[in-house]
Amino acid sequence: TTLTLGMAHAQSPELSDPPEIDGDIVGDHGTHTLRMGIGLSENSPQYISSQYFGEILEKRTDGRITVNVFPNSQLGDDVQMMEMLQTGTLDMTYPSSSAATGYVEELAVFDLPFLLPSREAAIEVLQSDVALELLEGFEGSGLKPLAFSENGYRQLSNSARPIETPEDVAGLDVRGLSVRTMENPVHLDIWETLGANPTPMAFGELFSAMEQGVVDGQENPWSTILTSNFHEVQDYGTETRHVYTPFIMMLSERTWDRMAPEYQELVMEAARQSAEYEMQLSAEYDTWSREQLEERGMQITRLNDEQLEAFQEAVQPVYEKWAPRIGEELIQDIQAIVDGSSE
Ligand code: TK8
Repeated sequence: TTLTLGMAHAQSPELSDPPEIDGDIVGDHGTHTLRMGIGLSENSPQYISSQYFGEILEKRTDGRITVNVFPNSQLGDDVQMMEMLQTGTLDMTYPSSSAATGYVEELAVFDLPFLLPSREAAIEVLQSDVALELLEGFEGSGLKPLAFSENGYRQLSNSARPIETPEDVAGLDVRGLSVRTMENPVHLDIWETLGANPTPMAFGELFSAMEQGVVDGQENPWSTILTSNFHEVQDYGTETRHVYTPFIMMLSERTWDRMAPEYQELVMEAARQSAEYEMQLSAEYDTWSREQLEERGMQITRLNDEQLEAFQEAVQPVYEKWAPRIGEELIQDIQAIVDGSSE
């Protein structure tokens, strides 16, 4: 793809600056160099906000706490990096909630298709007591969750054909679309129910799998598709918004236990501030990224109400199967927040 020089570097929209870092310098309780591994690239809201997290800690401890962020899944994928936190070989990571259902099965509630109808409703849910209780599920796992933030609304991309209906996914006269999914049973179920051939795979292996045609497609927010350069190997996009995935910023319990209470308090506060900033950046990136992808040649289908309803109807069986396992009450609690936020 021949990109004009300007566009090649236009990897981010006009972004809001982070809030001023104010507050007193915290007392001297020794030094910590926190190593943090994340999956996305240097252009992503996840990386930019993680750098801001480090700046807050460095400033508020007069340089005694610093954070080194390693992007692009270079230290491993979400599941591997959480295991590294448990053994203490890594201090922090920032997985999708979908990757953590092995630790807290109820997190799979966020993988239920079309659960969260808007970003406003999603943020209400993520900042609710219901979400806090889900994070308590990590107790005893060696993982200390700090904050939820936004991976975002997932969109389908593929290199085989334009997708406008569930039938296009199933490929009635050709084979079903082969789609990479996260290593999460509900996502596998969604794409099986749509008639696709889903393949669970670590995010770090995805680009080369698409480049080699091992899979036709994948599903992620527009900003991830753009900042991971998936448009170089994907010709078609469909604005399905089928799942809203949160990120969970987390710290190794071993690192947490080595910190003085005043540092622990500061880390929680800095995580909350950087998660809020990440959600703002993610919102600013979303539409802009879709437009950039179209400018770079991706043919993007925007679903009309009727086409969207066809997808929502087609994946209804996923609720029937998973609601009892995830917990009907938890789903109702979240839907009550969603309904309340739309008032
Ligand atoms: C990045 C992953 C990624 C997720 C996926 O660490 O695996 O597709 O959406 O963003 O968490």
